[in-house]
This record gives sequence, structure tokens and C-alpha cells, in this order.
Amino acid sequence: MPKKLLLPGHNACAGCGQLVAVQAVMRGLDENTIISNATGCLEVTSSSFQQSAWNIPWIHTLFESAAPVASGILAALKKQGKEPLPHIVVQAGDGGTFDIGFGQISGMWERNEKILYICYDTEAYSNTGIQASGATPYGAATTTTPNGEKSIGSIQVKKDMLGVALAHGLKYVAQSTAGFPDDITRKVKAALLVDGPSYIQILSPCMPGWKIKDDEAVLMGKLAATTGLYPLLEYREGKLSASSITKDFSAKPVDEYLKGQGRFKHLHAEDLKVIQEIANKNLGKYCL
Ligand SMILES: Cc1ncc(C[n+]2csc(CCOP(=O)(O)OP(=O)(O)O)c2C)c(N)n1
Repeated sequence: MPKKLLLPGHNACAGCGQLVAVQAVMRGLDENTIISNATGCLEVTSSSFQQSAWNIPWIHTLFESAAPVASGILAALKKQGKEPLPHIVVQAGDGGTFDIGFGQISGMWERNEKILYICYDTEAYSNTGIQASGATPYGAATTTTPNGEKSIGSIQVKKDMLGVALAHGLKYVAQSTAGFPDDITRKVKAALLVDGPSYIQILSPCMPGWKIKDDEAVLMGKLAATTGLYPLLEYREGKLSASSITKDFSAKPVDEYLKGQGRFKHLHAEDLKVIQEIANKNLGKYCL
């Protein structure tokens, strides 16, 4: 039996989409792994003081420093002549990735180091009470973008972090969702084979943030992909090499994904049209 890298006993919400994704990531790694983990839900729920659910070397870093800490670990191990080098993995939420750690990630990618960066995208700062981040989608109500008489919630368009990663020349960039754990595990294994930096972004439904039921995280992860809003993607050497959107793909209407989530329930028909348009664009952009 392979060693379990994240043990039972963490205190994430029962049914947490991020934890489904994390367990799928861990199945793609092995015990020769060191993790640099930014502040956020995953860090808080897996390492309450005096306890840790981690069964491998794991370091909690400042919110903004997960990437440079990973670089430092790699540099130190190289200096020591460590062979084989462990897999160096960064884990962070979308707040730590799209916003607060953004500049430092760019520096790490510039250095062209063999580090796998995983972003668990809950589309908000979940741990501090669902504030909007650069990953929050159009129309979502958060505590900093509340809906109201004159507001539909967030009016920003989600930042294209995959595009940012590709612009740094990464040889492996992928996207998945907690609705497809085997896809996540496969992508982690593929990323580890690349000689250089890699980035995987995983949509991780959050029950309190999305206002969904405890058993709906995986369903929402599936619907995100099958509506075309969050397709499963893989780029190798800068080129789209795998996509859940193919020429004969027939997308479900976005309403099927949005209607089950409290964060979107205030939206009107004209707002849904805007979101449908975002999905339609994806159907063209990511079609293989
Ligand atoms: C520099 C800095 N700013 C803000 C905080 C407060 N803070 C701690 S966790 C957190 C939310 C993390 O959000 P995200 O990175 O999206 O991860 P999630 O909790 O959603 O998994 C915030 C804002 C902090 N610790 N450090």
C-alpha cells in the first residue's frame, strides 16, 4: 500500500471540494515530496496548532511567500547534493495565487525551477469569510461584492492565470476540477515528468462560499466543466494538448451550474446571458 500523504483527522468542512482535490493531488505524488503551503483554508484545517495531518515534510509559509520558500528549499537541497531531488510542490488558494503571491510566483517561474505549483481555486478568500479575489467570477456574491438592489455581486472578469503561466513559458500548464479526481491525479503525474516549472489550477467548490449543500462539491465540479465554464485543460510546451471541449462536445446550459449555488441565486435572465457568453467563448477558445 502506498503511504497516505495526507492523513484523516484534518478539520476541513465535511464534503469540502478543496479536500477532494488535495487527496487526488496526493495520489499523484509520492513520499519523496516536500510541500510549501501558503496560508489559507488548507493550511488552517490540516495543521491546527499541536496537530498535523501531513505525513510528509510540509511547511506553512506566509500567505505571499509559498513560491519563494519552495525556491529556497530547492536551492538548499541542490547545494547539499541531494539525490534524487524530492518533488517540490507549492499549494495555495486563489487569493494566494491570483493576488497576494502573484509577483513572487512570477519570480519563481522566471528562475525556471522544477517546482509544481498547485492552486486550489475556491473563487474567493474562503478562510477569512469569502472575500472576492482575482479568481471570483462575474455575478458571484461575496462579502466584499454583495448583491443588492443596485449590485449583481462581482462585476469583474476572472483573471486568466493559465494565460499568465503560459506567458512565462511554462512547459506544463493544466486545469481541472474537484469533479474529476482521476483527471487531477493524472495531471499531477504528468507535471512531475516535466523538467521545469509547472502549474495546475483546480476548481475547488466551497460549501459556505458557494452556498451549496455538503454533498454537492463534486457535482458542482462536474457541472463547471460540462457547461464549458471551467473546462479540463492541458497545455504542453505552450500548446493546448488536451481539453474536455472537443468539436462534438455538447455543453450544458450554464444555468444548470449556477442555479444550484446560493452565490448566484440573485441573478436575472440578462446576467445569465453574460455568463453564457463567457462559456460560449470558452467553447471556441479551448476546442480541440
Ligand atoms: C498578507 C496577508 N494578508 C491577509 C491575510 C489574511 N488571510 C489569511 S487566510 C486568507 C484567505 C486565503 O484565501 P485563499 O488564498 O483564496 O485560500 P482559501 O482559504 O480560499 O483556500 C487571508 C486573507 C494574511 N494571512 N496575510
